[in-house]
Amino acid sequence: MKLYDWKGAPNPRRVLIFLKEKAIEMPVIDAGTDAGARLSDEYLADHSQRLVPVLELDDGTQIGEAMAICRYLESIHPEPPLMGSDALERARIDMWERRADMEGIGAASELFRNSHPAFAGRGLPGRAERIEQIPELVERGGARMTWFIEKFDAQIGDSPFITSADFTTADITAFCAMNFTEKVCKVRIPESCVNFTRWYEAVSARPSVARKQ
Ligand SMILES: N[C@@H](CCC(=O)N[C@@H](CS)C(=O)NCC(=O)O)C(=O)O
Repeated sequence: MKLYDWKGAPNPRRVLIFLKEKAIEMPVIDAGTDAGARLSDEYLADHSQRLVPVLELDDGTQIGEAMAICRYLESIHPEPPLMGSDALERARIDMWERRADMEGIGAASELFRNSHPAFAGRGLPGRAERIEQIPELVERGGARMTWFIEKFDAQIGDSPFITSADFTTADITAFCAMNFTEKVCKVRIPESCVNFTRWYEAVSARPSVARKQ
């Protein structure tokens, strides 16, 4: 098995953190180019979805989508469980992970892709044709990010993590959304969101997330 990454990108990072939490080792291949913020021609020629992450099995089977990869790895490496241990836990974790993806990663993507000069003409990922940036979406992406933080602040409350006392894939996705927008788009957590801040600091201190952005 091997994993295709793109250094600094938030979606492959969700899988990298998952691998470290599980202590799963495998080759990680950077699908990006040395110069320029784009995936390499070699990678694109062999990966029709034009996205990372992709997990490639030894027989050549390719699994895309960060959470599909995590689901597969959770099945073959169940310990420690990061996606729940019973039906209700699994549903709650999937529910909050999905919200973190749609609302957190979605906001980060809207903000970043419509503002970063290196992504001019590439307003959406996964497409070969030119897609113009829409400047109006930058402000909306920033607002969506704040709504995401406020919603998760309320959900975290006094708990250590998003769904319970255990660290899960919901925490991984929410962390990757926040960390990417903080580092790359200079988004700050509102001062009023004290639960989110406490949670973010605790997750930042985990060995699995320690990596240069
Ligand atoms: N829903 C996908 C999103 C994948 C995605 O958007 N990946 C970005 C990197 S974070 C990408 O491959 N972008 C390619 C590009 O910008 O050309 C997942 O969960 O894996």
